[in-house]
Amino acid sequence: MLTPKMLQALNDQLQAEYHSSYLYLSMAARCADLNLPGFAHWFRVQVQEENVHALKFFDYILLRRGTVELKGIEKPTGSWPNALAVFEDALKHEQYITRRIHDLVKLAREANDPATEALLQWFVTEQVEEEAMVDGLVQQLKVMGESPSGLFIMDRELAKRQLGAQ
Ligand code: OFO
Repeated sequence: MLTPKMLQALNDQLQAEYHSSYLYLSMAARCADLNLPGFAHWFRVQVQEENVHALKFFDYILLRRGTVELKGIEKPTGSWPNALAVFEDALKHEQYITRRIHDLVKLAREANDPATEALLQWFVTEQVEEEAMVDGLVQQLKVMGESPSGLFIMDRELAKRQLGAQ
């Protein structure tokens, strides 16, 4: 049985994962506006990943006989001048999600809830990968500067992304 505090925190994280999904959908739209269809595709795949994350929390809450509470999702407000700004914000967002996951691990330990801690370990590893992946793209964009040919090549690469692969 989940403690009420743990249940609330897991429901909050379910909401945070859907917020990530919504944020990345807005980033996909912005990349499409910037005429970067490969970048837009990359974010659309990221949207699917976030939906998978959200459903992991959804399923786990139900498995532990907790009550799922679906909360409202905040409107994404970013307005990004270019691809670098989009990815810099995506990186900041992933760092924020990592902090949230680490706080959840702490809570699970305090609640003496090893099952929830085991679920969260998957997310701890996932966050290392998510941050590294987005950071890699930020660094690539910084090295390229405003080079249109560099952006074109990168756009073609990002168009190849598939769910479950970088
Ligand atoms: Fe769910 O990892 Fe990104 O936000």
